[in-house]
Order: sequence, then C-alpha cells, then structure tokens
Amino acid sequence: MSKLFLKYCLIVFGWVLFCFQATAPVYAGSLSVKVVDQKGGVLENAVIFLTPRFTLKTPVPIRDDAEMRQQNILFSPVVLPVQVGTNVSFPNFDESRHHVYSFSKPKRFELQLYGKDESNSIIFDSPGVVAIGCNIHDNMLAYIFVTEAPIFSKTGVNGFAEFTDLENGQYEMTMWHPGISKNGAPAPKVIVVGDEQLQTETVISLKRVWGKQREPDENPY
Ligand SMILES: [Cu+2]
Repeated sequence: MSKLFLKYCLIVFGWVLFCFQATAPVYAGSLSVKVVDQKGGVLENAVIFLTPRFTLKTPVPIRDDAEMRQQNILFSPVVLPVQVGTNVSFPNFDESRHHVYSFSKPKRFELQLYGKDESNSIIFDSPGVVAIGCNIHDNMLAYIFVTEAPIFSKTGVNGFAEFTDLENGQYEMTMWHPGISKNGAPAPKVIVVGDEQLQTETVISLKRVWGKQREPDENPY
C-alpha cells in the first residue's frame, strides 16, 4: 500500500468522523433540582418546568402515552405534567366502575361510568391546573398540570427532579406543586446549561391545608 493512499484514507476517515459528529448532536447537560418545603422537608410531586430561551435544535415531541390510571380506587399518578395538546388516557384497572370528572377551567369534562379494562381519553389543549375527581369515590383526587414548557420533570419521594441530555443554553426554570401557597413559588430562575452536571435546591411554600388523595374507604378487593 502506498504512503499516499494511506494518507488519503486517513483524510477521508477524519472527514467522515467530523461530519458524523457535526450531524449527530450529543447533549451532555444535566440538571438535578432538589425541592423542599418551608420546613425543610423533601417535597414529592413538585413539577419543574424548563423553558429554553433559544430555539431547540431538537424539538421535544408531545407525548402520546400519557396515562391517568384508576387502580385500587386511587388515581395514579397523583400529579401528571403534560404539554399542551397531549392526549391523556384514563384506563380503569379496578372491578369497580369510576366516573371521572373535572370542574377546572382549563378542561371541564366528565367521563361517564365505565368499567374494568375500559379506557377513555381526553386532549388537554389549554394550559393550567386540572383537578380530577371521581363521582363514585370521594377519596380519589389527582392533578394534571398542562404546560406550554417543552421540558419538565417531577420530584420523586427523595425530593429530586432530574433532567438529562439538555441542549446547551439558557433556560427559565419555574415550578408548581398541588399544595403551593399563593406566593409560595420561588421566582423564575435562569439556568445556564453547559456540558456539566448542575445542581440546584429550591423551596416551595405549601398551604397549611390542601387537597390530597386519601386511601379508599372500601376495600377494592
Ligand atoms: Cu371512582
């Protein structure tokens, strides 16, 4: 093999590698948000929203698998964040029938009594909080938070919400929780994402009394 040919091969290989890297973006930014209440206790089910202050190279598609289950006479999840335009299904896994409704302004609806293994779905097309109940079971209560933010995550039992594979740039971070008091949300914060792991901690003040889902009065079995 001639030296010239080898050199040619190396140049071509290098060019292919360069093109591949240029066309296949790798987003390495990650963000971890810890949320606590005013007493310092970790807060589950807080939703963190990220609104990019730039145009995303890869737009986040609207989910088509969002689900609000009815199981063991409870809604699951208790808090479901979705993007505006998401079609949420309401499958029933109980023997008991449910009659799911909401009186909340962004989406008033009623799903008439339906039984096991039946499912209904609703498109949530306006932003805001939609509280959901069941006409048959008073204990059932859940919240669908409909947002225009393309990126969001929810805190787990440890109070942490995680974001990975974020594009580099500036984002505005806002948050919500079903028990949030009138002025309890922290001011929107600008987060600058680069190729590193960011961590932040924030406090949400809760109302003393707010609507929570309770365990059912009747045994579901
Ligand atoms: Cu029910």
